[in-house]
Amino acid sequence: PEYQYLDLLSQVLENGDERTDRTGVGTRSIFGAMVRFDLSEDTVPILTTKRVYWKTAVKEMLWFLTGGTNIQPLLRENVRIWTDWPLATYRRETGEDIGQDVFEQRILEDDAFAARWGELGPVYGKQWRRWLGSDGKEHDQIADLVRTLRENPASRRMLFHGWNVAELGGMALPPCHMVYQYHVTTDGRLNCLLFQRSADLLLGAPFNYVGATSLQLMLAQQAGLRPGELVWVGGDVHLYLNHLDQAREQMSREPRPLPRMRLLRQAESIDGYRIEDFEVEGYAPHAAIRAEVAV
Ligand code: THF
Repeated sequence: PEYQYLDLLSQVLENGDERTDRTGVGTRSIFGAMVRFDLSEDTVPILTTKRVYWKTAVKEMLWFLTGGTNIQPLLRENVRIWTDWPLATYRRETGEDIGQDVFEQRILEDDAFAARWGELGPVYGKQWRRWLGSDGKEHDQIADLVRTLRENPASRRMLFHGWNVAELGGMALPPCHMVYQYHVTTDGRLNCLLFQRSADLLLGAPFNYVGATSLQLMLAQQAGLRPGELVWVGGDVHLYLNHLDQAREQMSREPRPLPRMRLLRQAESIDGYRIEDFEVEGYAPHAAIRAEVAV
């Protein structure tokens, strides 16, 4: 399970093509990779070779599902992983060298400030729940997916997409985890294939595994299915050059058994889940590994 991730770390470290990227930090990168996780025994890919803050990743997924695109509700949940992008915009446009804590405090306390500076543009939540068609109608891709899972599980069209070409320009960042496709086996298991066009292998991917897993559990429950496999496919899979030592440290650690994740309650709809509904058992990871996120 986790060995596939560790193999990928070592492949990128050893065979990665060194290049300059958008952020200016530089990466080692490979193109095209796959990792498969079996969720059928309730074990989930919350990596054990470093502590992964799984609640943060689940909260982020719940925020996507609300259709939100402003960081204020994330900060209310003490999720700070999206602050860097609005903060960079604020500093650039005002010339004010404000600290992250002060910026976050203002977003929390001042709704007008949050509306002006906490917006990420039409990112994930908007596209998933309110994709604007050329006919002027909004399309709820998640609701459509749940309906198809229930009514026509043999369908090969069970997917949702974040890459709305016409709206890319307004996004703080275009979607990295981009297409989620689902598949139901004859014996009632829900599989997911996540295509991620760009993957920050050290910081982002472990979060994205957890987010995708939590969504798969919710969808399976809503459709009366059991979780199957999570197949993760990466396009540009990279390690930032300031993450190489951390990657080596992580690779030197012995993986421990993966934990289990369960839903404690069946929500009335896909919109009814809260962080308290998720329980993780048997998670005994190695220590956290600190790393700077490239903005
Ligand atoms: N940009 C980059 N360069 N990497 C990413 O992973 C990434 N994302 C989101 C958008 N742009 C990205 C943001 N997601 C962390 C985790 C996920 C993020 C951003 C940052 C992070 O710093 N994690 C730390 C600490 C977590 C915490 O303090 O709660 C960690 O150790 O995991 C990928 O979707």
